[in-house]
Amino acid sequence: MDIPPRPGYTGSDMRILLISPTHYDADGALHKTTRYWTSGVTLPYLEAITPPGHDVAMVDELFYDVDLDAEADLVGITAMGPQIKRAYDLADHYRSRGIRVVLGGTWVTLTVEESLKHADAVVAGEAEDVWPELLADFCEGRNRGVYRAPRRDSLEGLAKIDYTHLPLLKYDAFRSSWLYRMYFHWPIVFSRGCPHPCEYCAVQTYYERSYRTRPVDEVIDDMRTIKALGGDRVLFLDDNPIARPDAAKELFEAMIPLKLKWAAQLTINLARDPELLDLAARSGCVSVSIGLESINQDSLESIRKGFNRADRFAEDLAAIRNKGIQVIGLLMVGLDGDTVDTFGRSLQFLLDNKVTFLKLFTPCPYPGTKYYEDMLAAGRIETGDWGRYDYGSALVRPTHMSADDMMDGFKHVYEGFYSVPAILKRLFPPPPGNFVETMAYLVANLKVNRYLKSNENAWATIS
Ligand code: B12
Ligand code: SF4
Repeated sequence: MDIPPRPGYTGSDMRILLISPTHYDADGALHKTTRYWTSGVTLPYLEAITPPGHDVAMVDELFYDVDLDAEADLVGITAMGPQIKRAYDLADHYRSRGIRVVLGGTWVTLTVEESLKHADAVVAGEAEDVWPELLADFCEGRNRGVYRAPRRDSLEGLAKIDYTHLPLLKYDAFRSSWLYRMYFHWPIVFSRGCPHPCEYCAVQTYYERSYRTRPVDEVIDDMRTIKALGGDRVLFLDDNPIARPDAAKELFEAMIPLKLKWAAQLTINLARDPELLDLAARSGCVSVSIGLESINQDSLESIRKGFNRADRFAEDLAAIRNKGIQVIGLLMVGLDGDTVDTFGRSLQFLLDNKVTFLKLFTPCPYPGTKYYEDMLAAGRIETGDWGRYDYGSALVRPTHMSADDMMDGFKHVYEGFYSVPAILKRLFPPPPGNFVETMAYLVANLKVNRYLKSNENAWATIS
């Protein structure tokens, strides 16, 4: 497909606008906030791999308004989950103004044909090897439409991002406020992918169950950059930084002298390797988000997450907590093994095991996943409105309850978990060490308690 260069265009420079859209709230308004505890790195990565000569601007719509009248030669948009609806709307808008649009990211990669209806080109997969080529093509008036990234075997030598350009970092606040410094977690990437087979997971589908880690010295180098900027709290943006325990041990060992505090999303397998768990704690791990998904083994099997052993959760969670590490539990409700009784049992389990913080999810059939194909074939998908593919909408018809039962149970678990007596029961007595973290989580829990009371649609949006 050929595209005309912009009128009067002579050189190889382009004005590139990179956008991370927000999602629409239930009332159709754009979801906005003024503070966030971390920042994405997708746009800074794209900036870092853009060949010199182009002019790059970035905007994250969660905080900032997107300039719909922006003068640009190319707009690049990323999207995750429900943001895709807004991404398509923005893409349609810029194209109607004659500006070329490129879409990329997980959703787009798994729905190339659909996404191409809203864009001049899509980047399917990791951009490193195709973004410069796409830009060169666009400068020359060429366009392949689909730029499918070749498989990258190694993450060695990934581009270094400019950490002062993180779209959601308020750098002035970071320098002036100790509270903000406690709150903001600098993003860091150690690995890409995940080798587990969970059928609902867009990550393992996107990366085809591959898993790669970056060289430890390159990650430590990024951490030193963060430290030089004054940061001492980092968040791994990985899906599972411990999937290869030997590599994770090497990293944690190397992190010990840096004296950072860190958080990550990872699997319960952390608890099953005492050396790994010990190194995690010694290297500054203060909290981990763990996809427990269900206390019901049948439900775990139904989504191929059988490596989670529900009968070992109590022991595993205690092992992590005993190291002073707070656990953020991620749980899906309404899976195929669940009945209405599961809600009450889940809540009790979370309280008994002193889970620090909770994020609930209703089953979400992300297009391109096996779960999506299965639910589609079974005629169980309730809506194709991507804007509702958030944390808590009835998207899949449950087997042993009605969709209303599922949503009632969802609210019941949240309400019970974040009630004041439940918060006190879960957080006290605190785990050994890291008392400051317990206090920070006490505040976070009380905030959710208030948020849930003040906003009847809050259930779907706790992040
Ligand atoms: C960090 C993260 C977050 C953070 C930060 C978000 C942010 N502002 O960036 C937080 C916690 C806020 C978050 C929230 C959510 N997330 Co999230 N998140 C991730 C995670 C773990 C890493 C993303 C990342 O930064 N990777 C590092 C960067 C460099 O890689 P990348 O984004 O993939 O970009 C590369 C390529 O994809 C490509 N690319 C990406 N975009 C574009 C755009 C263009 C134009 C081009 C050319 C290339 C390109 O180039 C990059 C370099 O190779 C991913 C999982 C994953 N591994 O992808 C999930 C993931 C993207 N999130 C997901 C979801 C669903 C959500 C939520 C809805 C909640 C939830 N259920 O988890 C919310 C949505 C937020 C909202 N407001 O709507 C899903 C998306 C599924 C899908 N099919 O879209 C993922 C894949 C997780 C999963 N297990 O399914 N998330
Ligand atoms: S463990 Fe997590 S990241 Fe890995 S495949 Fe399962 S859901 Fe996806």
